[in-house]
Amino acid sequence: MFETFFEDIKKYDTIIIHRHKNPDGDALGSQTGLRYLIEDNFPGKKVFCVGDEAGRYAFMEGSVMDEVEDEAYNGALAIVLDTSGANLVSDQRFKSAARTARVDHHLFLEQICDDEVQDATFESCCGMIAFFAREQGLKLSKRSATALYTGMVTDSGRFRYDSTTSRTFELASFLTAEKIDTNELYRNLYAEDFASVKRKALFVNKIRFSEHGVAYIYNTAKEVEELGIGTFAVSRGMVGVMGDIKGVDIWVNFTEAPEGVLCEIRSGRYNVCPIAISYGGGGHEKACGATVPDKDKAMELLEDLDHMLAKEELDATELEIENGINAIRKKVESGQMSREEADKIFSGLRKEADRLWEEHKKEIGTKD
Ligand SMILES: [Mn+2]
Repeated sequence: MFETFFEDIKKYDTIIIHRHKNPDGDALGSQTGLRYLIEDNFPGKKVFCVGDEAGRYAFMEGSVMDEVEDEAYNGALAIVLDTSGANLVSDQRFKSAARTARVDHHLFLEQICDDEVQDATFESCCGMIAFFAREQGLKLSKRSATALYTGMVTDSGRFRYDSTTSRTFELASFLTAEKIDTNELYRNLYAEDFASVKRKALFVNKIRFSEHGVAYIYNTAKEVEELGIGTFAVSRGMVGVMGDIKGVDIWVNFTEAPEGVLCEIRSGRYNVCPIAISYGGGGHEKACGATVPDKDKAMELLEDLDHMLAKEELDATELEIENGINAIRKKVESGQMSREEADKIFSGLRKEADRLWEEHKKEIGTKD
């Protein structure tokens, strides 16, 4: 997969590594991880990392970027990591390099480099670089392994997202053989400013539930303004406070914005995307969103999600009843129970099923 990429690395003496703007752990981890990998295996080469500031990930070794003159690109190889589109690359000078190469795990949108290594089955770009290192038999060091492991951990949601595969763990195992200080890493990843912890508590206190247990928060325009952190930080940034509540399978964060009410929808179990789509939105199966004109529409969307849970509840009860019936049948067949006794239980169950179904129809109304 990386043959051409590796040939390029061997061929060029100056290598400048780019990644996307507003870097996350994967962007910085793949960038610095690849840098160390090249430096550790090809001591003669000049390797630079460029781009905007590390922000939240400033704790990572090597996260302070290099100042690079325009001339450095003459005859150099520029590598772009973890970036799906050309306009998202931090520092557009990569285009002026003699040769360009990209390694990325997003869905392929457009060719932006001479050589493209694209594979959306990887949870992270760091995973791809780790794969590259293993495939080519490169020497790992503690610093390169730590950088790459950081990106694997963050882009896989701490190994929780569906994108996490056995290959993810194989490569994580390959990296952790370098005695990475994971304690220190996790402390850095989970550490939060006190102000942000307090802010989260505000949102936690606003959580409400629909009849069948959809957790939701509704943020008015006035509340958003008072918080002063911007609509995006409220809407996308705070939906997670409902993410790990026991028994909550669907949760939504509603935020009033100039363009309408932003609905950030999440689920740990169900495909909620069709509901987002029916309100003009979209996204992933378990993480999607829509923007609706007003609060009434937002509450309608909430009701649709609530009906989805009501239906799931009913299905679960139906299954229980079915299992019960099968168990009784077996008892009758083996002579453990008389037919009359079983009939009595059956008619009781039938009545209960009818009652549940009527109740459900009343709740859902004519909607489905
Ligand atoms: Mn990534």
